[in-house]
Amino acid sequence: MDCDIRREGIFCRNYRAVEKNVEYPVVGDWVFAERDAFGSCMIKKIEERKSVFKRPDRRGHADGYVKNMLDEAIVVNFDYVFIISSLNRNFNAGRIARYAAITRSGGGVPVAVLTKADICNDIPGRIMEIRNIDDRVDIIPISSYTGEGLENLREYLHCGTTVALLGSSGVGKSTLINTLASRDVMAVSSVRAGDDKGRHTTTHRQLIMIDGISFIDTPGMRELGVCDVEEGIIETFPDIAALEKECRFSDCRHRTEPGCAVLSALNDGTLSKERWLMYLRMKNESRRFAGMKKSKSVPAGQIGRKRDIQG
Ligand SMILES: Nc1nc2c(ncn2[C@@H]2O[C@H](COP(=O)(O)OP(=O)(O)O)[C@@H](O)[C@H]2O)c(=O)[nH]1
Ligand SMILES: [Mg+2]
Ligand SMILES: [Zn+2]
Repeated sequence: MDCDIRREGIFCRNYRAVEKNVEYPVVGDWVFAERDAFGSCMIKKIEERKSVFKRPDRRGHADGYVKNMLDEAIVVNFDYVFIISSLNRNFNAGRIARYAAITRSGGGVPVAVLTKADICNDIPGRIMEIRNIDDRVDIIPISSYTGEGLENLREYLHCGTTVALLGSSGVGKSTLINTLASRDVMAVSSVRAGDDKGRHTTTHRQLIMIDGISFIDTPGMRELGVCDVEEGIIETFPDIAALEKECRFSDCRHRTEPGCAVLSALNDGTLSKERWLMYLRMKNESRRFAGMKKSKSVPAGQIGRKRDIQG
């Protein structure tokens, strides 16, 4: 019997959760597979993951009724997460900051890739919106149509690197992969006229190797809650964590207390309101999740297809 190590390239929807609490592979995993004489493979072991991007798994639960929260790994073993956002009217700086904090928590480097620069006439304004919340994430505006900015992506694209592309449906993830590959490797949809939403052409997660670089293409994610990503939040908002320590009272709620360093930073403009609100929101979600968390992860085989094609 042959035994080899290979990389999980396509998120296979046919994994069956035969055993509960067993870790199933997701795209990007390195696995040990045993091959029999008929060419069938059996995965024996999943290698330890160096990075993971995860989100809360609310399957079967209405928000607020969740007693035991699980998390779900979306992609693993990446160096960079390209947070792909279109420079159209669905642009949302808060969403980018959220993806960035989750990426940092999971051990990767976030890069905000702003697509469709050809249809935006205020790119500096958009960049400022992001900077207002996250002043550390790299921001690269590009257009797959005109080629603008693509050369700035090269510094992340080296042989042996893995890049995961995450973002809503219709923002141009698959188009970017095709552009970088100079050929059509992924199917691309036309966006719906009217609401600019994509049509979920990419329905599964897939790893594509181009010139030694592994790209992980994903379908759109509509909502993105945070799991226990305390570390990523502190990395994203280190100044706020430092301010909180400067408050006169150690249990300061930063509402009306005298000597509150956060309130004074908000008043003199050194801390933006958007940044503070995003910090509070993420921190509350993260704490709430940590309090409800039951087990470390969920078998991938139980993840329904429907969730993967949200946009
Ligand atoms: N104007 C413009 N449209 C783009 C650009 N990149 C992609 N699109 C269009 O956006 C739509 C969705 O692209 P697709 O790659 O399928 O998005 P995905 O769902 O994120 O993979 C398609 O109609 C693309 O032609 C770009 O740089 N500029
Ligand atoms: Mg796609
Ligand atoms: Zn305070």
